[in-house]
Amino acid sequence: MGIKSSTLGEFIIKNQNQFKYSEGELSRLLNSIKLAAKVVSHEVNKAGLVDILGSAGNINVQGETQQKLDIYANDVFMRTLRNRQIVCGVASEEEDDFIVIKKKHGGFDHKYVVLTDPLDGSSNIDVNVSVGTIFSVYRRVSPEGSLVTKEDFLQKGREQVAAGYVVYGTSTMLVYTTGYGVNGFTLNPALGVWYLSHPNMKFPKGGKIYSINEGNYVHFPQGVKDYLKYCQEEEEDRPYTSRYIGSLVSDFHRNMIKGGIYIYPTSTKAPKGKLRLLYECNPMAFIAEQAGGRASDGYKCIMDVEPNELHQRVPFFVGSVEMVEKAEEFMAKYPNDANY
Ligand code: AHM
Ligand code: MG
Repeated sequence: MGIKSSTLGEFIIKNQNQFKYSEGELSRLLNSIKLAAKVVSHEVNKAGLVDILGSAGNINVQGETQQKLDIYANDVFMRTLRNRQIVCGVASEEEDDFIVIKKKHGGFDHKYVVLTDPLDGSSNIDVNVSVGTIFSVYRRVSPEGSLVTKEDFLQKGREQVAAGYVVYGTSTMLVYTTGYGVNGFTLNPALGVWYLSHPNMKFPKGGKIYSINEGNYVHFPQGVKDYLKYCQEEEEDRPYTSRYIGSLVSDFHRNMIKGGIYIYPTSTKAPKGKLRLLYECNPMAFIAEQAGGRASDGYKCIMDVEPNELHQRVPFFVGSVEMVEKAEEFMAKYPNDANY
């Protein structure tokens, strides 16, 4: 990845005319996300050095209020989107309700809303393990010029115009789609520039990695238990390998490169699953499908699930198409579990 590779800025400009309604607004939105991601990346990378860890509300030695990194990341994304005046509303895992962004000097005529999980897997921060940011972009459905409404956010995943994630790993990468394939950019922290390092990313059709919190095994639905038994059986290409970081973004990213399936099912402890439909599952599902993979709730495509609340949870099966379809075969034997 040298200077010859395209930068994210160049890539966004080059591909701007792919969008039917483009007036450069989506490009500006992506540019602001790339800026916020850079700021968060810088902060995440020095997490072990500064007094930023610890509970929100604590005072550090400099007398500054300590912030947990998830709150910090939320502030950075919210501030960037608000200050740059490019969206009409934002919803975040960190906020109870969606936030209306009013255009300065009157008027509310922006087209897009953003939903985000600004720092996913944040319990991994304290132990220096990768975390991520997830984002999802929709065109509003309410008339331009009015205030955004809940309906602008409660759209099916199929309606997404862009989605992406940032993985703060051994290096920081931004991976996104606007419905024309998936491209990954790696941050050169010395220059603050994102380079196209992973053009046209694709899930291998099959894989050998399964990622699930097996500690919850006894609480899983029978279809998931049966599928796990299948993964562990001695056959020509099995048993598979179990890999679970506990950061959706990182587990997904590895599985997209190597081939694998990530599952967060319903359980007797979490009857609707744990992950959130709107700002965790749908964006990852859009990326998965654009990369030739599959994302479902065990029975139907995640992006066809009708949203009814902002923080709605769903079971999530995502990864290499053949692996997800195989897991769905096992789930189909227990149709009652589709009603979570
Ligand atoms: P969070 O949004 O509170 O960070 O939770 C989401 C995370 C995912 O990144 C990860 O895959 C999962 O929760 C891990 O959950 P568990 O510890 O139950 O296995
Ligand atoms: Mg999360």
